[in-house]
Amino acid sequence: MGKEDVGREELGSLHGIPLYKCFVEGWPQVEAFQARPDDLLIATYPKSGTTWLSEILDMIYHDGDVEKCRRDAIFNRVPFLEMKAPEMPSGVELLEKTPSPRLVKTHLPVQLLPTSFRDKDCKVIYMARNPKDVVVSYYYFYQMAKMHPDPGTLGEFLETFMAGKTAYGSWYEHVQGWWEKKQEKQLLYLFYEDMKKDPRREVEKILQFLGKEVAEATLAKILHHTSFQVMRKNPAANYETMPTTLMDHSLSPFLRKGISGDWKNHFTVAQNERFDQHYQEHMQDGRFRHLPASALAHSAWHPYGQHLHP
Ligand code: PPS
Repeated sequence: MGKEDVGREELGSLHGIPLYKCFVEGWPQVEAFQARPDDLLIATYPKSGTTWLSEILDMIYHDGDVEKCRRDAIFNRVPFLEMKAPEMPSGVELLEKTPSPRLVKTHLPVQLLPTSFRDKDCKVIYMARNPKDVVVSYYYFYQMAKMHPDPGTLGEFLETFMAGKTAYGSWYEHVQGWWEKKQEKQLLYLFYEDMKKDPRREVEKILQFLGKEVAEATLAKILHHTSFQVMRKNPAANYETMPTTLMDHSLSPFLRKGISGDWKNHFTVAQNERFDQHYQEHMQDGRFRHLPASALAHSAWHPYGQHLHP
């Protein structure tokens, strides 16, 4: 193990989901977490646009006041529910100190969400992203964020991802589990690709979901401040204030490329064919039969199909 690998260890397991061992240790506090009715939950599979959505929501909550949104790093403004790391306050501890209305980040699969979010009927915004771009983004993140095991080559990492063995487990089960939650919860389901294509339209959807209205100038400010180019230079949004022992931006910046379709620069033809086949099998898999036809018909699911077969 090289010096740069200090801190890397294999993932543990939380109710069958692969997860960092320190998060598993902190689970009793997370499970017992007391949500408040005005909490807004931002839920995603990792690398699907969580930070982007978090910055947009903090801007909305502060009526487009850029200075207020620089008050602290994004991981303190929008605490990460299940986060636990040595010598840092846990997500639950941060949340307990956060005044309402709180924004809460989670990557938990829907079946592990603490029950009080359901009991309090909290609103949820979920964002999904093309899994091919998720896996590329995750591959770089595994390298720069040292709590992950060594990802190996991209080819090896693709196999780990397809087998549902990356942190937080199966992407398929995650996106579909949360989709099914739309039936019973106040849940807005968004797609990274839609946000890239038409951020104004997507932010308007968020505003409508929250029952908020903002002036045109405020909306323009929100869109500008949350663009990739502006966010990557913003120390309060780009994670550069995280200790380098946890995230080493010299290996790969947290805000890396911020585009749709970067997988085309990474996958070999054979890897792409293998991934396509696996995707088709899993989307037709019996476990996913409950996915409503409307999900597949949703305009934003098509990009996955299109991007899978460009
Ligand atoms: S995490 O660690 O799971 O919370 O990461 P997450 O924030 O979900 O995902 C990181 C990827 O989102 C990209 N990102 C953005 N794209 C476009 N516009 C904006 N403003 C933006 N902010 C973050 C970020 O660059 C990561 O994707 P990649 O493909 O690696 O660049």
